[in-house]
Amino acid sequence: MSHDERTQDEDTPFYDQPTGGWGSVKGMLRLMKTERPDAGVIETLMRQNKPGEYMCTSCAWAKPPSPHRFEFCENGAKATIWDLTRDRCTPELFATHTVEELKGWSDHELEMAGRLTHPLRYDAASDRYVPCSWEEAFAGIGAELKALDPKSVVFYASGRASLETSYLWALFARLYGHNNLPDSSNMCHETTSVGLKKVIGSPVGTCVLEDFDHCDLILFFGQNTGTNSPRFLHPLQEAVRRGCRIVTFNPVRERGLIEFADPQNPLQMLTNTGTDLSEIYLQVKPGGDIAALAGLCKRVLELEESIGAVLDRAFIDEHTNGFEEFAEAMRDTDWEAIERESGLARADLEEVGSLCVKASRTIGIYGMGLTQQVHGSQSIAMLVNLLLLRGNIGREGTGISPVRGHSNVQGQRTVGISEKPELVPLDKLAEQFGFEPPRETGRTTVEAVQGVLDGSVRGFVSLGGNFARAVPDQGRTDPAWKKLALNVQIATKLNRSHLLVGESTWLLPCLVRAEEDRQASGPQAVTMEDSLSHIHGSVGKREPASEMLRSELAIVAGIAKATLSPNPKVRWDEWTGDYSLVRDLIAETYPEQFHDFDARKFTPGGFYRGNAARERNWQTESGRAELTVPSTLSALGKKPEAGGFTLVTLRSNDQFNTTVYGFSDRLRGLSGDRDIVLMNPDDITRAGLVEGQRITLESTVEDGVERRVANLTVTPYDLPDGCVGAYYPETNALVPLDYHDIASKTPAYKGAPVRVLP
Ligand SMILES: Nc1nc2c(c(=O)[nH]1)N[C@H]1C(S)=C(S)[C@@H](COP(=O)(O)OP(=O)(O)OC[C@H]3O[C@@H](n4cnc5c(=O)[nH]c(N)nc54)[C@H](O)[C@@H]3O)O[C@H]1N2
Ligand SMILES: Nc1nc2c(c(=O)[nH]1)N[C@H]1C(S)=C(S)[C@@H](COP(=O)(O)OP(=O)(O)OC[C@H]3O[C@@H](n4cnc5c(=O)[nH]c(N)nc54)[C@H](O)[C@@H]3O)O[C@H]1N2
Ligand SMILES: [Mo]
Repeated sequence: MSHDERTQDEDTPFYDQPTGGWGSVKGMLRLMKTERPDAGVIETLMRQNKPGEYMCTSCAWAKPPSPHRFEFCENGAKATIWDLTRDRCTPELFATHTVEELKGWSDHELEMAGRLTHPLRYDAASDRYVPCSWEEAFAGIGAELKALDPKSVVFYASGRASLETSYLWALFARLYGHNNLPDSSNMCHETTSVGLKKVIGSPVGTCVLEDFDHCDLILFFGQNTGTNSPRFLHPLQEAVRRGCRIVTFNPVRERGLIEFADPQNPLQMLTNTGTDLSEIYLQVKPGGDIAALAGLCKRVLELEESIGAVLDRAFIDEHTNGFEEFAEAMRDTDWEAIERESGLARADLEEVGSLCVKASRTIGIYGMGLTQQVHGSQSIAMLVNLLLLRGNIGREGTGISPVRGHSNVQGQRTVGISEKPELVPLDKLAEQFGFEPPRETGRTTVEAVQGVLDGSVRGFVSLGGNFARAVPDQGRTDPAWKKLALNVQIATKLNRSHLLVGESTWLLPCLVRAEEDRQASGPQAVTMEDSLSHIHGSVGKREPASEMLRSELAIVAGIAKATLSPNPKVRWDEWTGDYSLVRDLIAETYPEQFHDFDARKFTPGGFYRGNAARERNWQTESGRAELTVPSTLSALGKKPEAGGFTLVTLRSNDQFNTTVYGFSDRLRGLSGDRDIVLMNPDDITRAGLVEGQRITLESTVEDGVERRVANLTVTPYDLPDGCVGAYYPETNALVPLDYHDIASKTPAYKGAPVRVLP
């Protein structure tokens, strides 16, 4: 594809317009042109995220009970258009291209081939995927799984599949005999599941949508709302209009956190003006959040000493543990260290610390900027510390709110997809289905990759996603996949992971959520959980992309039935015929949260499954919320060497994870090329480089593996000194597999030490 075609109608040098606005409309229209979805896509978009209708597959942001007329955003529309494309990736494509040839295609080109239409079996002799029947696929996969040791098999899930499919997926793994259930969460918010659980007893956030109507301060850490959860801009805009203040900590100046024009507001659209969002924007160094938060806590504690009545003493006494040690540690941390490690000025941190004291209701928001660091769990714990000082958890208008990624990634963990058996009610499952579930801890994503590398993983079954492309040390495992006895990929579109074929390899095409899912009892609804723990039903109405497609649930059930010996309590066919029976099973396993599940599935705004920490019931070891002393002020695992840099890997406004919709990064004013490296102009000069020069980045982690990405164009951008930015997944080869959050093994994709080779 030529550079000109890539930029197309997107003319975006130095974008200084508000987020949303006309640019977002243009972005959608461009994709409409290339994907040419059928006219039904408009109907689908109009139903998007409305009660009882269709829930978008893009992000996990909440769906309000009284939606806007268009309750979708630029990126949600792109996801729907991408799913409902007219293009088809048929057996003919595979008849004319070997797998080796397809490896030469870009990620964008592979997905642009369109929706997969037929179940496919890999034929090693011709190096081609060939069509097969579903019966052949299920029987073939079942035979392989039966022959393998269950402990050597991994079931990976990307966070889109419904609660119904996810529940059966986890049940299948346990009936088969393992807890190797990593999901995309292991690369994403696992730091939250582990880190937040430890300090407040909840693996998920404590806020609900109404809290955004009552807060008067929002602290934003490392979450890029304009690109990754744009519908969240509406409540933020409304909060600002009411007088709520927003302070952002992010190394990159992200347009989406600075100003927003509501595409549904005619005045803002006509005048091309927006609402200012962040009042203060602090460009913290990558990994500098622990220090920045220490500065805020220190300021709050200093004000307590000077003016008094700053801390919520009653709350601290009744609900927390460790206050004295924490306060002393903050007093002992000097400002010089805080400034050095955060890259921020004391005066700025003091100002924000004072805002924290003025505010009576504060919410802390965070995303990948905190979770994807070696000491990410400690950054989260520090944000909790700050909130606890003034009783900002468990009160209306306050709380901690991790913004989750995939549209059901939080829900997948809720209904049992977890490699950590202690998080799953195994005794309950044993009783419900009459079997002895495996009790050993399963593999995380990082451990799954290690297993592929060292040969201890023999079988890999993937419920969506693009595992090989999303993981760290990308490419390093490629040769190892050939040795797998079994590789099964359940997918909607072709991607690179599908080309890493093992001995027995199957590519199984499934319905997307917008398509009608018709089973024995009629059309089915599915459900998912949003970032704020509300559960929503979704109904697809579009004609499936091919007659041969099956639902994810039917595919999981088909494989399970062909693998397991019969059990009268396990009724794959009946469950496939009527998903409400699966909802009943979920309600039986988790009665407190999911009682009357089927009847409540279309509750406007979703039904809330509750959160103990929100009620100030702390399910921690001590039974209280924990104030913890960080062991370090930098969340980085390894500081850059002299003259070196910390690499943060970024998402553009024109991708969904490894799915590259196009080559525009409108909100950053960039377009046409993804092989770029963002550097600040002073760093460019200091390194003796010039804009437009092609350079190589090399990892400075020395463990015997050479990690380099070449041919990146030097591009000036507003970043702190010593920090470079580049796109994910193109630069994943620079992130070492063993470089991850210590507590949760979430890869440190936002803090990789690198050097520049001209
Ligand atoms: N359109 C679209 N929507 C998406 C996705 C997508 O790819 N495209 N992906 C989905 C998924 S799975 C997820 S998990 C979410 C991801 O959504 P986010 O959590 O927003 O993740 P990122 O865009 O990777 O990075 C967030 C921000 O962290 C900042 N950052 C980097 N390092 C640091 C640091 O050390 N400290 C601080 N304070 N900030 C830092 C970066 O500059 C960036 O602005 O979005 C979901 N929604
Ligand atoms: N360097 C770097 N690496 C990262 C990150 C980062 O910020 N930086 N972020 C990490 C994060 S937060 C995440 S969540 C992971 C993402 O990792 P994954 O979830 O594994 O990857 P995706 O790109 O979301 O998966 C895209 C593929 O999913 C399939 N698909 C799409 N829709 C469906 C569906 O409805 N059903 C099925 N069965 N398949 C479907 C399509 O075939 C598509 O090609 O990447 C991680 N990797
Ligand atoms: Mo994610």
